[in-house]
Amino acid sequence: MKKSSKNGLKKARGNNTKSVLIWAPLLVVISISLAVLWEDLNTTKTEKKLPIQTDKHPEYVLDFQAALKEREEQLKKYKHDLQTTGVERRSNLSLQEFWDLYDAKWPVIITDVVNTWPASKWTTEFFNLTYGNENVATSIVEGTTSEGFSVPLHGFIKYINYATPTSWMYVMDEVFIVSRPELHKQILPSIYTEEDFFKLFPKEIRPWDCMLLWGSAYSQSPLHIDPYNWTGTNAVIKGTKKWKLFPPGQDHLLYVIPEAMCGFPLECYKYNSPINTFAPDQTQYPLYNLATYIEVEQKAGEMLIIPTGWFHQVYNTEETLAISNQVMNRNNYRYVLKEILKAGNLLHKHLPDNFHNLSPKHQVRILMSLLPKRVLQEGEKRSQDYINSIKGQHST
Ligand SMILES: O=C(O)CCC(=O)C(=O)O
Repeated sequence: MKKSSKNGLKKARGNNTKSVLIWAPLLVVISISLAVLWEDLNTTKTEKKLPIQTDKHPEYVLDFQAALKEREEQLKKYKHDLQTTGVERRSNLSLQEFWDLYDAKWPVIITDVVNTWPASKWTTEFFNLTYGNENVATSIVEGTTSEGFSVPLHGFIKYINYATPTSWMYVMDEVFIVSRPELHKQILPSIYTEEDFFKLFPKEIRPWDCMLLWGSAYSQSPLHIDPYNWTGTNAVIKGTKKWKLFPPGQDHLLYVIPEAMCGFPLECYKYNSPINTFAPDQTQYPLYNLATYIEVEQKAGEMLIIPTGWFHQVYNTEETLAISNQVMNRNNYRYVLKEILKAGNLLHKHLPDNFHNLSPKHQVRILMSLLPKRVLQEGEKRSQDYINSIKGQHST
């Protein structure tokens, strides 16, 4: 699902004329109630970007079978019985065991990280009192249409209990937390995310960390892989998320939208599927029946780590406040670098001959140093535009 201009995903958009006709009367009622709620909201539409078309093949590179084999080997080292099918809940998990069994291999829920964060005490009342008049980037879904808006937080909070299965809102704001140091410092580092080569990216194109994801009941993301094929983390502070997680290698069953690009200054392919896995259309997507996935419910205080290359979709069964993050480390950096090269940000032939023998950090530094200047300039501009569009100001 996510995101915005710099490094995020976009809400799936769509217009289905038939269903619009069927839902029209209901939408009128919903629109009237929304109009009342929006009366005092100074809404500003955020910019929409069309994906850049390319004729390159959008498949990502990930040898999942090799990763599984390695996991099986590593399992022998550990005494306890581990599930090999569902998502395990783990506490006191050592970094080595995380790397051996889960990272870039299998999802895991960590149960003893989020509760140590001061942010775990955040409440709706706290945000309303402290930041109610400040704007947040929000997706508003009505029927089959989804649009991005910037709205004052108190407006979102006022609406949150009026959501229905076809009319819901989702705050997906990449800068709300990072631009407020007093909030940012309440999210503590963890051993699982400490090694992060994104920190070596120039700040103009570095993905923002700590995205605020605050959804009403019924809100959901599209089925997608994260940008640059990074490893994602999702920490729930309040509420419940239902996840569907798809092991790699099933693109042909998921009807991945071909040749879509993220449209970021540091470009990447966008791997999104049009299927809503929580209500799949079996007629339109018959092969989906053959796909295998893991389903898991994530509660407040839990952090899910989504391995590189896994398609995932979320459904918030109630009002849910969460923070997402991303990691590029020793176990996924090859995939991330490949995605950056594949999207044409720079040519392979410009890399030094010994590139693949260098340490991961060294490879990242070299690749970053070879990026054209315009990528950084565009990154800087895009970040500012995004921040301004949320504030309701537009750059000239
Ligand atoms: O919590 C969500 O809405 C899903 C987030 C997600 O899929 C992501 O950050 O990649």
